Amino acid sequence: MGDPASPNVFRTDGHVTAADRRALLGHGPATVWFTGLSGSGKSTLAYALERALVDRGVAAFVLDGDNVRHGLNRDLGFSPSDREENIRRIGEVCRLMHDAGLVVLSSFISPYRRDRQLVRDLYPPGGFLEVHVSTPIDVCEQRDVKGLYARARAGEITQFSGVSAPYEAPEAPDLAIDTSEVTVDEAVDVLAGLLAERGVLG
Ligand code: ADX
Repeated sequence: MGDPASPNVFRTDGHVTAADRRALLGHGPATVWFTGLSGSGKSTLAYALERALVDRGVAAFVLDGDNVRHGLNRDLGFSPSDREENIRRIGEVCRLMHDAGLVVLSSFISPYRRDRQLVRDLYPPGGFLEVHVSTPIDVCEQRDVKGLYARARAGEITQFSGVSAPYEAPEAPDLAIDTSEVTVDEAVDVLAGLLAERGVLG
């Protein structure tokens, strides 16, 4: 069937099933979607979890805002519509990686509930796990690893999430982690436990 947006483009199916990929890799696919303010610890957790999973033989891969914005999404800024397009593209990439059988760890502020829901809707039930990195803004601002909060407060950066642009926290995340209250190792254990509990890890 053609897609209404691309009437002359047709989908092609291959000869490898999701079960074949699960057997090949020894685990199921999933996307762990970290959302939270800049400096909340999303990427630190995603990369630590990636390390721990790969050490256990799991094909895990991090997609990170700062990196993707240097390549695939280098044409996008931080207006609401650019953030929407950023998350839409990332969602499609994550879904493709999901089809490849991977455990995808995505780390984007993704400030709008609607955009995160649209990504969730791309997945079969249980395939998308939303993790709110709920570190309070005053902690993120104190850390100010990249110096961006200071610049946002000084008006040198506009539309900065939590300062001059909204951040809509998830209402019912699969998990919330406040990195001012737990260590990275503790958080990684909890996250790996969630993946095991949901039947992703064998
Ligand atoms: S998102 O809102 O579209 O999901 P994304 O996670 O890709 O954002 O990028 C956020 C990163 O871009 C931040 O970690 C920060 O380093 C940088 N950045 C630059 N300008 C802004 C801004 N105005 N608001 C938020 N982050 C910004």
